[in-house]
Amino acid sequence: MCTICGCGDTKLGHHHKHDEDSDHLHFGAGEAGVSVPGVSQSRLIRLETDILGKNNAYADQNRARLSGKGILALNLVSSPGSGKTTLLVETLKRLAGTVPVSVVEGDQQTSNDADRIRATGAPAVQINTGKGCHLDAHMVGHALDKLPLDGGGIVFIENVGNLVCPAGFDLGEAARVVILSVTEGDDKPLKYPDIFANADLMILNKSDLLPHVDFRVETAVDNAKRVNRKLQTLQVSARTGDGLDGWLRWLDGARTMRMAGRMPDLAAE
Ligand SMILES: Nc1nc2c(ncn2[C@@H]2O[C@H](COP(=O)(O)OP(=O)(O)OP(=O)(O)O)[C@@H](O)[C@H]2O)c(=O)[nH]1
Ligand SMILES: [Mg+2]
Repeated sequence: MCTICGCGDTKLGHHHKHDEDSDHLHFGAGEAGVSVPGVSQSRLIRLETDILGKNNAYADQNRARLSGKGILALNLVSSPGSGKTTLLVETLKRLAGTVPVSVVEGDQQTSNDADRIRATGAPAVQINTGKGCHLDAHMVGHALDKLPLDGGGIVFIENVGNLVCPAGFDLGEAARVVILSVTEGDDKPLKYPDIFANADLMILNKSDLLPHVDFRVETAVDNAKRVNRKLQTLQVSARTGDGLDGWLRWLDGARTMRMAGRMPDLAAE
């Protein structure tokens, strides 16, 4: 038995390195990519397969429902406070009267963000996840039941703010948008690679603050491309409106492709 975590696996480095001389402990080095004291790697893999398998079935239902109507669904992910809701509010103001939209808001607690969205006139459903750190496809399916889903429209799904948990959970979206604000540091794509590896577009937000921080846009983009060479990138300021035209053009292109049924679903990739 492992004397440190108590699990049945005795191999050195079975899920973390027991190297007394090292000052670098890697608890994600095992097959499961994660360590839970007392739980073997094979059991962790079984648990993850079960949970993600169920989630994926719900995601497929959501995707079929949305793509059947030519609706573009976007999963917006980022760390807390990088500007997802602010960007959405500014986007909705600009799309008002031209594109049918619905919004799903995910947060651990409060309906603050859904209230901010509804103030623009757009329909929104708030999902509170409690101790949960991400939305899942089952939750999103229930939210979709409560929203108008007009053909050719856009469903924006704002995930719970964090760069880790939402990465593994397909919600049935057509594309995933990761937002990184310039106050967070240009090394984040390397430190939290999964969320950038699974994204289609990276938006660098709060560009108005660039003169005040040591964030290098080129480095951030290089780092992001190292984990996902297909990642598209845009630079915006949701506050000043700088760069929002590019974002609106991206949305328009993605929506047109969705309506024509040409945008490949994440699940099919
Ligand atoms: N300077 C500046 N501030 C911004 C910008 N976008 C958002 N903010 C501010 O950043 C803070 C957080 O913005 P939110 O839109 O609530 O961020 P969020 O990602 O939705 O946050 P959570 O939902 O809690 O994860 C607010 O004070 C915004 O006014 C921007 O482009 N520039
Ligand atoms: Mg928000």
